[in-house]
Amino acid sequence: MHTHGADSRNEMVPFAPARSSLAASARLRAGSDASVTDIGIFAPAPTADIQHRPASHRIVTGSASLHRVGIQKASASRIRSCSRIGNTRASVSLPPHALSSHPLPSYAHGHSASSRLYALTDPLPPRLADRHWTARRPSASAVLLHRTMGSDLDLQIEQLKKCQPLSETQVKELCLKAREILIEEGNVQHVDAPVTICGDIHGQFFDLMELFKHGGMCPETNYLFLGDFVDRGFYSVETFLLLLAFKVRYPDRITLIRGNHESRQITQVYGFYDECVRKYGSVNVWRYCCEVFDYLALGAVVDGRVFCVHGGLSPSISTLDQIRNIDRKQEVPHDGAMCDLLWSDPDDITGWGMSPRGAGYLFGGDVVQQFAHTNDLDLIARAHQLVLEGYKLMFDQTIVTVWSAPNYCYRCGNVASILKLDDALNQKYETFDAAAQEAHGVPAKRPAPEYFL
Ligand SMILES: [Mn+2]
Repeated sequence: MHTHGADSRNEMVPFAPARSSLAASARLRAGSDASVTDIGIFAPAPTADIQHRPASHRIVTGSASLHRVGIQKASASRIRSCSRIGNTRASVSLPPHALSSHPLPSYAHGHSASSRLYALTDPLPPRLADRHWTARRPSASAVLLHRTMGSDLDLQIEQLKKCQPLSETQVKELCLKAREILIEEGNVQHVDAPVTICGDIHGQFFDLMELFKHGGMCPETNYLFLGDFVDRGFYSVETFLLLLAFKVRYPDRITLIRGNHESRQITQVYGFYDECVRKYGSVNVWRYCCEVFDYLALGAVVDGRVFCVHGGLSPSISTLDQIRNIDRKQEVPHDGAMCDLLWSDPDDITGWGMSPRGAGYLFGGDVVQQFAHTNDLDLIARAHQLVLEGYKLMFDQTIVTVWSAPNYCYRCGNVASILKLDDALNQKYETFDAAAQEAHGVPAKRPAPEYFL
């Protein structure tokens, strides 16, 4: 069976949501072929300093009956509850932890031999108490700004390509201009082939440069990014701002759609917020970026045939027009169609299922087939789940997961991929490894806090 990292099974699990009682669920496949399910939970990253320390629970179930689910003693004290959901699943609730750190992804592996797709269950943090964010239209001054930015932008792009961040004032101007462009885009942006589709990047700036080495630089190559630009990696600021600068400079050459991490709530837990505060000394840059997130498209369609979305489908959505009617200019809601598009995952089930992520749904091949038929689509391209091989086609090649963060979190050891669609929408997948430089910027590891021991 696949395990991540060195023998990690016996380590304690420092899952540690700072301000939340996260419920990490694990799907237990208790069928005849499944006797053991590991739930891996990465260690938290107190600031940008990701501790390269894997940890996992092992949950053992002897048969289809979950009565025999056992949890290793070391972990048991940290499990708040383990409850049964249907015949083949159990939900394991993890208690909140006092330490202030980011929970890294937990991933549940089933035992079906075909399952190479890891459900990275970044749990949805609980609602931040009664806070609402409303999107505002760019002011008249922003429109004026557009005309005065000029060639500064080319200089900024050169600067960002070297992973040098912009000044706070430059970020503010760039974000205002970006909103002005994005507000004109539809929820489902039309994109012409040829185009290269990219999955999650997660702040791995030098790996993004590696991606451009393989795919060509913008604007020579047309790009469509499926979201999750920020969080996890050390360079969310530079990563997002470079992509945004490309968007402003070459709006027809690059399409950015929203991932579940492009959210105020998620970025406060998984790293981007802290990175902004650390690099700029205030929350302003984070705030400007979040205001841009609210304007990102929810999906795209390439030549009317390939639907692109970060997560997947929604039980409340059967047509692309229904997506077009969503009022997207807001923080990602906790449920409903907009949430589902950014959070859902395909799975080997029939119909719809509960998602272990706590947001969105699982959906089966029949759902994909129906959606493709209704909307006259050949393919759904989505991201959102780590695939060790970089990409994975499912359901008779009607849906593909594209993952573009090599050696995810600097420790997963996976390759990344991009999907090149040519004029005739022929698919060519190109895989690539992590950049050597990505490791250079990794801050020195802190000594392991006591709770790891
Ligand atoms: Mn995602």
